[in-house]
Amino acid sequence: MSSRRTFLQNAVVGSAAVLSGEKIFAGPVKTMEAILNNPIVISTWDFGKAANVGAWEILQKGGRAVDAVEAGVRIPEADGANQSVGYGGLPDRDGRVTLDACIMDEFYNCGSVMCLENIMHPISVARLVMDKTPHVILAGDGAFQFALANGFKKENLLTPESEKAWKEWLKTAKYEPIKNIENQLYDKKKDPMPGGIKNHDTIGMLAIDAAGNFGGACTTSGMAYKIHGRVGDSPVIGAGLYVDNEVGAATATGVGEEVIRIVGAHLIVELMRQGYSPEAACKEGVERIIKRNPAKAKEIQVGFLALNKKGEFGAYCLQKGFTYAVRNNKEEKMYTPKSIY
Ligand code: SD4
Repeated sequence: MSSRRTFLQNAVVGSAAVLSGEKIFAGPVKTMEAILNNPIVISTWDFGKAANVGAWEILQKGGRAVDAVEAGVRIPEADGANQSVGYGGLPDRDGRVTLDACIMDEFYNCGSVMCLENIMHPISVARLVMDKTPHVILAGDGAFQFALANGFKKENLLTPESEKAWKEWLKTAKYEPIKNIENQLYDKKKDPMPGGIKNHDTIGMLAIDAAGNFGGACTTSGMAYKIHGRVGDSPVIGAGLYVDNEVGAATATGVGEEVIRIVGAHLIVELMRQGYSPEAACKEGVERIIKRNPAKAKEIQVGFLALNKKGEFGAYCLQKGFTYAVRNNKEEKMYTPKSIY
């Protein structure tokens, strides 16, 4: 029998999980035949399309979803032209680029880094936290030292463009996140809708591999000009990202404080467990945000994206402008989800 067939057969019958410390490492788990050999990757915003290409390379070869999402989100992390993730991200109000990221696999294993500076690929540091430590989260200097000890290089992530934008911002120094480009700065007077600027922000990526298993990743430079030390929803397991291999996965983008308050991604996965479609679960998530503070919800963006065990996907957002990218055996496509406003 070919190794691929053996692999798929193992996926159907399941294979024994090995308990190492408190983390579980194992081969593919038992899954539904319907989704076998039907990999899919979905991710937030326009730049999700390029990121999906990296993930798809792994998924189409039968690779694991968690490896695919790590590889996928490394693409925007390394893109200096993108001012909302990784290298080139806009700094905090003190001019420091601080990054948040997390990753989760099909066994509830998860890793996260918060407020990490000078490391280009926070997602890969989060992956190492997951794989090589007894912990889930490392923050600040501890995360940085851990990265250095594991072979990551110290790099300056503040590009001349982002430094210029920060210096411009310092002239008024008002913290006013802008819908759909919360991590960026643009001239509201010249461009009242962010037409000239691509709508990218945090990247959240969800995938199912050929064996039917999930992986998810989320990485961002967070809100531009935040107070130094501020951490958003993106590296908070359950808020910016959650993966439950029995049910599905969800991720969030937008104003992280609002997403943390409702533990957004976990809420959406639990709603899918109760039978909500991915889109209906995401809609319920944004409605919770409105319920808490309707006036505030009108002024901000939050978008949720979800994928269920059958490979069905959906999203919902507060404001127009959110997009997401899908790649599977049938299509490579951008979607514009429904919005409340
Ligand atoms: C944060 N959720 O740091 C991120 C930022 C974001 O669209 O996604 N902006 O709160």
